[in-house]
Amino acid sequence: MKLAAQMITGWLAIAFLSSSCAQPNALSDASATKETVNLFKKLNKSSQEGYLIGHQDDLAYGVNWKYQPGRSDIKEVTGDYPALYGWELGGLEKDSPVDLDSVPFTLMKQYIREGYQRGGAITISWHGNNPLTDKTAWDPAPGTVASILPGGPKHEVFVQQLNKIAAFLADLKGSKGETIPVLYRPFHELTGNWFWWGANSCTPDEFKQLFRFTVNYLRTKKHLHNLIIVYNTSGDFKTEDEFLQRYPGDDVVDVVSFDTYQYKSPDVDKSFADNLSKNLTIVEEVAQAKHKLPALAETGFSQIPYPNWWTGVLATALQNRHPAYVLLWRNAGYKPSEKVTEYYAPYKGQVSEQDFIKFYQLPQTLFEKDAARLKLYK
Ligand code: BMA
Repeated sequence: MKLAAQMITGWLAIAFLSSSCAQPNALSDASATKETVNLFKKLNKSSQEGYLIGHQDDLAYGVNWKYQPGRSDIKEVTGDYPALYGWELGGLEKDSPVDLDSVPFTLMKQYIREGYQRGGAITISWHGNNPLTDKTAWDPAPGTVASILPGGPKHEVFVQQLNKIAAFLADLKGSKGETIPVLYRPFHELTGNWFWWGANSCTPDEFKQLFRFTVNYLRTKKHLHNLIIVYNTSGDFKTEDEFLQRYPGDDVVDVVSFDTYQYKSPDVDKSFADNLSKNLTIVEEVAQAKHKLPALAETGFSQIPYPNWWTGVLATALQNRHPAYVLLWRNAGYKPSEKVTEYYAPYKGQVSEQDFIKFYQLPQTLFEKDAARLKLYK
């Protein structure tokens, strides 16, 4: 009896030790910098309290203004900056001095430094040109991914593109010379069919190979250890299996996320809120099982024509959910080339301004003052 009891106790102790050695929520990069490890741990913790609110290109421009130091549409409405800044590298691969939304890369680096130094987090996407056809990221030419994998005829072209991305990411430095951590979101909306890395343009296996090659190249060849890697589908999955169909592996992913937008009035179409809640439940289950972080990597309702959208729809759909962050897409304003107006955060005087202030005051929405209080990098 005694021996059996001892054996059971011993076995339980081993089981406990080995499960704690699995290090829940450790980064996939064992050599990640101190600040990067800390950011990941803090996001893990802060996600129990609430979600960081982010905004794409927040410091660069807003509705009716561009490149004015200190400005931010979100700050002008709430008195506080967003907790997370989204930036975009499309254009860098062809040596353009500005990204595809006209933000000069030199200015972008300054904005990234500013946000980081105030305590905010940084996330980066890359709508890179199609390396096979040299057209834009929105050229879903079949065969592109196959052509850039190792051994493929366009592999070198892709590697040259990646070298430019790596140089940019390596050059983001804080005041002590430390590299600024980045939530890097390569090949985003991967289950959609509009980008060259999309679901209709490559097989799941080709996609996984591309993702793995990219992360491992940045890590081992370019020695980048400031990256938290974000796996990001579009919002079109119904099951965990669908969400994970192109998942490249736990060793190259830290955050599991999706993008979803409201298009129709919430009065006539509840599908945005319903799907957001359902899909976040799936993603949170995946995150928990894999010791990753869940996030809503892009969202919004362009022009926010519904005055109570923030508390009435978004915060309601996110109730009892724990994404680490929610990124609102960019306040482009009027786009003459497309003759459309696009913005996802309110500006002063916009119809949802008052509700956004209520949204700001909710305990679960974290803006930059919260991020500074949380000391994301310590
Ligand atoms: C899209 C739009 C485009 C933009 C692109 C990349 O959703 O906002 O105007 O060029 O993202 O940022």
